Amino acid sequence: MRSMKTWTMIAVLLGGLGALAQAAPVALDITNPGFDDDVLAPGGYTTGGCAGWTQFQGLTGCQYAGAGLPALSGNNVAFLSNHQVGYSGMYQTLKVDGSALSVVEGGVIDLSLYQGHRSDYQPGVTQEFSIQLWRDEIGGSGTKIYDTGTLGSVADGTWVERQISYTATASDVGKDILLLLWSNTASQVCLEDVSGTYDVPEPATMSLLALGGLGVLIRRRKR
Ligand SMILES: [Ca+2]
Repeated sequence: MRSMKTWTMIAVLLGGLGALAQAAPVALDITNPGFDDDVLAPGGYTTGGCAGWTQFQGLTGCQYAGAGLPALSGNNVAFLSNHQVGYSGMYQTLKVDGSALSVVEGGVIDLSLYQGHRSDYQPGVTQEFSIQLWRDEIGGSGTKIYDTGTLGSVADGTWVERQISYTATASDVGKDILLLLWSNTASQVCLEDVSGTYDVPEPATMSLLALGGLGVLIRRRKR
């Protein structure tokens, strides 16, 4: 009987180890991920960012999508565009369940979004879009911790998925992490459907504790 009980406990411990090794990523809580929170009429648009997204520089907003680039979700898409200064961006703080994401060293942030190009506005123009992560704040005393660099232009009338993956460092712990969508030209860049996950690394300490418990059980069984 004791042997059966011991083996059952070992199986439970091993199962626990497996669960730790396969800890599921949690979904990032992106505010207004499809840029549809602003209710717009056909042809309508916002300026100065859009709901949940703060304009950093230039001219940004949401627009009611037209036939030149149909929306992937709802009626709206976001745009980055500025004819005056030639760059623009908007951002939000990454969150989980409504609270600012709190990373640990080794935690992995994965993000996906769609970059689009209208066929009915500035067709064929060169886009210089990049995805950036900042720590603390955008600009000012903030630190840029990730930058895709310039991503290529998207063909007229199409969407292309862009993905990034960032592993948090010790310096990121306890700091807000902000996602900045940035255009480095006056050319319009359209954006849709931002999503992401945060994956906590396997808690090595817990695994060692579990292994220690396993060792104790095996020693007991050998007596
Ligand atoms: Ca949308």
